[in-house]
Amino acid sequence: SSLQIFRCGRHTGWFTGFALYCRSRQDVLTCTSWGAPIVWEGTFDPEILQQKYGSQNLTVGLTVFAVGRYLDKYLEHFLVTAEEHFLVSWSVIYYVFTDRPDAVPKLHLAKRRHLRIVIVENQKRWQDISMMRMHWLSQALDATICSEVQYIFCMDVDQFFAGAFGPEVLAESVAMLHSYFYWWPHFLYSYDRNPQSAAFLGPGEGDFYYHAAVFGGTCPRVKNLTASCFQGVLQDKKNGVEALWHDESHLNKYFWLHKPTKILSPEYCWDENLWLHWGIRVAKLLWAKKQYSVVRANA
Ligand code: 2GW
Ligand code: MN
Repeated sequence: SSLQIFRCGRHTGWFTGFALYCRSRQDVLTCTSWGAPIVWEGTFDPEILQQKYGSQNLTVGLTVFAVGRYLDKYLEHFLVTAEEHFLVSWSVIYYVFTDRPDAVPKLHLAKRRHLRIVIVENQKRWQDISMMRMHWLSQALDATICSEVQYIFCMDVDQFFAGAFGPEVLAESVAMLHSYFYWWPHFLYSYDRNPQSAAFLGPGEGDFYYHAAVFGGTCPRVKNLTASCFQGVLQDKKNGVEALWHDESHLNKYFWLHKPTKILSPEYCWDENLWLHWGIRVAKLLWAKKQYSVVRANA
């Protein structure tokens, strides 16, 4: 929260907060009811942020999973474009979680940027690869990551950077609005609706529909998030149920109970196939083309 350069109406009602303090974009919601900024292009000044925090000697981690065929399909483009757009000139450590360390592309990284490989086991079901990420992340945060970086971002690999992902994204606990749902009415959000699941959200519960393809924050906060979400996954396994959107459902439940301190607009993970793009000025990260027939075959 120390990295925001505009203020939200933390002590006012949402309407006053919105009207008085969030004038930099009039067309979109730039502040939540609990006072967290929603970062859209135009709500921050990249130069001021860079001047103020670029010199603080922070290191930011970026985790990505490339298990099985996803490695060949997506990893290289993700990393190459991250070098071009993700916190350029900052100290960054990439953590690539994979079952195939030898297949990780050997890239030339800019100075003060490193790549570490974390070996994980492939899973029979793709749903388990996706959900196990919470467990592997939580373990790696304890084992190494928390001693090396102050902030950490966790991302899907089936996407690539297309615009500046700067220090405006940093905060204690960061969630991202899903590009499909940001303009939808609340009752249509695809939360888990099964009361047997730990990820269950009832009518009127939940704030936004968050996308699990990008989340982050400080190490202790992300450690808490990943461990809690994995607890939910385990509880579901024990009860013989699975949440509708796997780890994403648990993430949405977590952020309902533990409010994020900053929210990224769908500009930070945009799907170019969407014909409705209200409020989207610059797409900074784009969904890669899905090739389900190739990558999901006998997954
Ligand atoms: C995933 C689906 C089908 C077959 C394989 C995989 C797969 C995923 C894989 O073979 N290897 C692998 O490393 N993954 C990792 O899991 C990879 O990092 C990928 O980005 C991530 C999530 O899978 P993905 O991107 O195919 O799922 P999406 O784009 O539908 O993701 C949303 O929903 C997921 C849960 O169903 C997750 O919550 C994800 O964070 C969401 O963006
Ligand atoms: Mn994905």
